[in-house]
Amino acid sequence: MVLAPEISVVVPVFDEAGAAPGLAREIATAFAGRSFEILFVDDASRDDTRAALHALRAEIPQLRVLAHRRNSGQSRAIRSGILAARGPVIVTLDGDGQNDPADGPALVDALVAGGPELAMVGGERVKRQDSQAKKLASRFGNGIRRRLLRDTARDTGCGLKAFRREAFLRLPYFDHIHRYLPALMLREGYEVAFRPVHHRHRQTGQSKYTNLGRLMASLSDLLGVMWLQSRSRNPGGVDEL
Ligand SMILES: Nc1nc2c(ncn2[C@@H]2O[C@H](COP(=O)(O)OP(=O)(O)O)[C@@H](O)[C@H]2O)c(=O)[nH]1
Ligand SMILES: [Mg+2]
Repeated sequence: MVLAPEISVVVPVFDEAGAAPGLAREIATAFAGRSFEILFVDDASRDDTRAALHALRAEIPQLRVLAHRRNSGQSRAIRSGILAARGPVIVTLDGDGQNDPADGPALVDALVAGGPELAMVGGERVKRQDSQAKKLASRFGNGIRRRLLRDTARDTGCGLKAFRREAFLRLPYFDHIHRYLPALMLREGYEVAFRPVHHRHRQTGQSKYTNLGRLMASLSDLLGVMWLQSRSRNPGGVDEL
C-alpha cells in the first residue's frame, strides 16, 4: 500500500514548456526529505508543456501530470489539482518559475505550527521582479481589495501559498478565486497568515494576464466576494452535546 503524502504541491501551467521541467526539478529538491507529491495541471497548452512534463515522470517519481481537455484558466487548474491531491496540505506556486520553490517548506512549517484554526499561510512577494506598470496596477488592486474585503492581505496575487486542502474544499468556486482565498477563508471562520517570499524574473514564455483584463475581472469578483461576505453568518464554533 502506498501511503498518502503529507504535502501536495499544485502547479497550474499554460504554455510554460520552457519553465515547467526546471521548476519541477526545483520543487523536488526543495521538498526532498519530506513526504510530498507534485501535481502539474496542464491547461490545454498549445506548446510542448504536457509532453515535457510527462517525460520527466521517469526522473521525478513524485510527479503527477493532470491535463485539462479545454483551457479553463489558472483558478480551475489549481482546483483540479487540489481535487486530485492526496495530501492534507496544499502548496501552490506559479508555473512560470517566478516563485522560488525553496520558500515553500517554510510556509508549510508555519501552517502546521499555527494549528487547525490557521487555514492558510500566503506568500508576500518582496522585491517583485515585474514591470513597473504591473507593480503599480498590483499595488492599486491590492489596496482596494484589502480595504473593501478587510482580508489583511497585501499581495493576494502571489501564487505561492500553503493551505489546508479541507479548508479550500469548503470555499465556493469561481474563476479567479485564487486571489480571494484569504477573504473566503476568513469568511469560513479560519485564521490566515502571511510570510515574505522571494520573487524572480520570468525567464521564458509570456505573461498570460494584462492589466486591463485583470481590472475587468476584478470588478465583478470584488462585488461577488462582498456579496458572499454580506450573506455569511458565523456561529463561532459548533459544540456537540
Ligand atoms: N492553468 C492555467 N494557468 C495559467 C493560465 N494563465 C496563467 N496561468 C498560470 O498562472 C501563473 C501566473 O501567470 P502569469 O502569466 O505568469 O502571470 P503574471 O506573473 O502575473 O504575469 C503561471 O503559472 C501561468 O502558467 C491559464 O489560463 N491556465
Ligand atoms: Mg508570472
